[in-house]
Amino acid sequence: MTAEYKVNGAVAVITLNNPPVNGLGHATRSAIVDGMKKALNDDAVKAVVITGAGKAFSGGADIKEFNSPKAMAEPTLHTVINVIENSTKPVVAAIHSVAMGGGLELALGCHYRVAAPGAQIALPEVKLGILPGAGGTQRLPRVLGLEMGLNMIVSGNPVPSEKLAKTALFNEMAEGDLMEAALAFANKVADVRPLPKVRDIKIDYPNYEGFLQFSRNTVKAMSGPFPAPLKCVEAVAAAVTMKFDDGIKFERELFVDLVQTTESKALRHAFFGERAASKVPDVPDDTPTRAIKSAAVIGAGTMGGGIAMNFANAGIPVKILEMKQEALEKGLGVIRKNYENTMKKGKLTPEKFEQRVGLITGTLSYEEIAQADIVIEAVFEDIGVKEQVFKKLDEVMKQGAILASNTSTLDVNKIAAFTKRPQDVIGLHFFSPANVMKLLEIVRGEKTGKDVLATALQLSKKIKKTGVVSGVCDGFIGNRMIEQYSRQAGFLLEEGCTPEQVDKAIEKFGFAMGPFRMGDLAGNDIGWYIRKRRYIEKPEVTYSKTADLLCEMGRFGQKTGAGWYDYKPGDRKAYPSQVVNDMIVKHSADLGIERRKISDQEIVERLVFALVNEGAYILEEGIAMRASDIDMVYLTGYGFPLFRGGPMFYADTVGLQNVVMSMEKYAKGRHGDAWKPAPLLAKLAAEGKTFN
Ligand code: 3H9
Repeated sequence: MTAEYKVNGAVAVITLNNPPVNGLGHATRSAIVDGMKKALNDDAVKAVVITGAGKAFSGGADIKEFNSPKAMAEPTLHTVINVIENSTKPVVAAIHSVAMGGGLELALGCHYRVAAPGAQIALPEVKLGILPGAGGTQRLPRVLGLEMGLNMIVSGNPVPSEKLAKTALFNEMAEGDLMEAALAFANKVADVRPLPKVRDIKIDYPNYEGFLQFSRNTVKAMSGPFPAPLKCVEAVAAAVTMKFDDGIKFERELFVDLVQTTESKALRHAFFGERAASKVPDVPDDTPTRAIKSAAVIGAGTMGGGIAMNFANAGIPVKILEMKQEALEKGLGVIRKNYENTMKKGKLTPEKFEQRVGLITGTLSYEEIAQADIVIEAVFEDIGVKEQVFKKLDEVMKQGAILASNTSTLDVNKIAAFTKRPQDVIGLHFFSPANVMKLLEIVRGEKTGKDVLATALQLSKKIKKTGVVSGVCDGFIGNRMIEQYSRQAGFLLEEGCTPEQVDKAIEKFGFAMGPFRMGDLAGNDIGWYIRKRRYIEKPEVTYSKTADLLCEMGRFGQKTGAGWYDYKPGDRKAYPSQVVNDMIVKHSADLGIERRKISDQEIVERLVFALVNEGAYILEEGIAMRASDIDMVYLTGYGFPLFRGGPMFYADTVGLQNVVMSMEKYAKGRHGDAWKPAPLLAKLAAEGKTFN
């Protein structure tokens, strides 16, 4: 059932019932119209209340239907709202929990609205790359005023209902039981005629042209590659400048255009990708979890400190263990400074500052962390060092504690085998800066307990991360793919590019930072260390030696004041380096390579398709459960442009056949072996299919 119809005295109650959030899919829309017909045909019914069952009034149009004919099938949301607005009997929306998007638009079509406090009210369509397409841009500014209406539509951010209590959006705030209040209200207005309609409200804003122009300028400057925010402004402008019906028509046209854009498809993909990532087929939602009431982190370096902050931010006490008092004090000092900076920016109150700093303590003794529910090791990336730490943890930690490693490349199964409790061991790979970056790669070892995995997924939500599960392999999902990207970046230098040219091309594509600026930020010595291991373990894999030559020059990046670029003291700006460019040109000459001019298109394709091909292997091997998981890793941890939806989604939009064709072209060049399409990619391309 998608909506229930009941009569309560003289009031018909239509209750949307389409879990999880009463999305207004076709069946629900039909059920609302059926309910309205029944109510209008029943002489005993004098008024109607519309509400939602469960945890929402309504979360809006059913986004899953967007690409199907059902989205346009009658009754559309427009039809539903017209039926309600034109009803000869008063219709009251009883709003609680969530009224978003089409859900709020439906409520705006009602003659009256009664709300419970604490409900989240929003027109969040812009976050999906679209705009409210069922009258929201025309009606919300009529009840909230031009400025507030526009702000809510352009930002998409939810506002608690009580903050809107004094606006024309709500006729009444329910103090006690919402349904009781809504029924009483409906009885009270049962005989009121004519019925008030939001469409009839006039927007009174004397200098609206000046305000709209200001909004256009501001929004244009802030919306980057996304077209929706500016279209939102245009639609709201129509609410002031056009007659209501023309405004609705204009809004509809903009909506239809935006739904088709790749940017919107990418945002919808990310919306569902984020939710899908937390689902593991053999770990159902009701899998028992372990309580995490306290945590410990081994290592007070940048990573350890950042990880600890996540726990403190979530209200979980955390102890950091270090070997030496000096290192411990330094680490705790950095954390304090970080919080102080946040407080100075006004993003943390002094009370919260004290509370968070107070939740993080330090120790030099393993015995003092023994009772923690979870311990995360963030020590040097060396299997010998990890062995020592995990053997010690196995010795001291209480039974049932989760033993996690923040390793970014090492074998979690091997690490688990250092203990007598491999079921309690898991990889929790945070990304630097760990208190900021959204991604948490959750590495499931062969023997990781299902309850441990379920707990890690739950924990990722608690600490506001996007948790993505990865199987065990060298580098897991993210770093295994980035290695192929970095290899191509290195080859491009040998063949004719400068670091600046590569960075600029990929940043123009939309990456937050190109590979060389990124290397300078993260520290080029980290990759050097990993490559040295690879030269022994996988001698068959070829790398450009430019990065090694750079490290031999001591140019580890920003931390040494020089890397791929030059830096000035106290300035993070990257300046192209003559010394480095000379080194690169000499290296090409030493290899006998005639340097050539390389187009931005080739740079982008080689970097991105290298990711895609490795992603296809990862998917095929089951290291990632789904293509969208890979996309979430790249969107939340590697600065892949959101408007392109992640590497796998991007490849889908390019067309896998086109991807393979480009790869065949590059296979004829140097290191052509890197361009052999992964079997899954080749198969999907041949079948005309996509990853997602
Ligand atoms: C719109 O309305 C267009 C109109 O203007 C014009 C039309 C012509 N559709 O987030 P959660 C699913 S556009 C389909 O984990 P929470 C979600 O996928 C829409 N499914 O829960 C997940 O499914 P699963 C404008 C939806 O409690 C489950 O619900 N509306 C929709 O943390 C739970 O989601 C929005 O953009 C939907 N509209 O948060 C609202 N919404 O369990 C987007 C949710 O299978 N939604 N699902 O993975 C949200 O912001 C949050 O989901 C909400 C609940 C706050 C509602």
